[in-house]
Amino acid sequence: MTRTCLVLLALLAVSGCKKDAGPDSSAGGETPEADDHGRCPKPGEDDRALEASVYDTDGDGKHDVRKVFRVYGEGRERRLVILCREADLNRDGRKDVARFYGEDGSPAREESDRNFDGSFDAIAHYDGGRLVMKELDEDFDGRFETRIYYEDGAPNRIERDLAGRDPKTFRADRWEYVEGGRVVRIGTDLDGDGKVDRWDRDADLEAQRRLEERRARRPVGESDDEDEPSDEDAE
Ligand SMILES: [Ca+2]
Ligand SMILES: [Ca+2]
Ligand SMILES: [Ca+2]
Ligand SMILES: [Ca+2]
Repeated sequence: MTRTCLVLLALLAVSGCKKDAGPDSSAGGETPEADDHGRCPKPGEDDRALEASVYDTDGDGKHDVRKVFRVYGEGRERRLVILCREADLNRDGRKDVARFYGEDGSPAREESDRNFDGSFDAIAHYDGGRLVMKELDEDFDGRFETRIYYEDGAPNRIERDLAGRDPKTFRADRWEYVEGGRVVRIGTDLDGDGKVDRWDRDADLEAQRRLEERRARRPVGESDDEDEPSDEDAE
């Protein structure tokens, strides 16, 4: 075999490799998502053990929901556990809500853009799949000034940073205590030392609650306490 032949073979091999490694314009699937405000990790780019799927939930031909899964095992042992789900709620092509899941597949955190201006303004925190706290930027200025704490799915305390003395850190200066969906007690820190200087109470509700507690404790058939002023006194 001549030297020329060897060179030709080498050139052919190189050109073959080049073709294989070249850009593949036919690669389909997901549409480009560079500016879709997605928050979920990107498979391959962020983590190779991830897999994504997209959904068109309203049938308009555009993806509005994207889910990212973590892949465990191989072959028949292979299984997917959801890691993140993001959705475009107002169909403007940008994702407005992203929910992140823990290793057990239960929700851990959810970030939402409630006014669709491109910035997240609500963050929900979960513990064992249960909602425990929500951070809110209520006036959409980029500062989260409200925290709502939940117990058994219902708000039981609201903390607010009204003065915003520290632009980077949340420092509560108002505490609102909720019972039965109503704020019954409000503590306000006026001088910024972290301690309550003024308490405001819902007097009507406190009186009503005391009355109900007393009635619940009392043996059946006993009359009302005479120290409790009420409508019944008019009889
Ligand atoms: Ca759609
Ligand atoms: Ca949107
Ligand atoms: Ca927003
Ligand atoms: Ca704000």
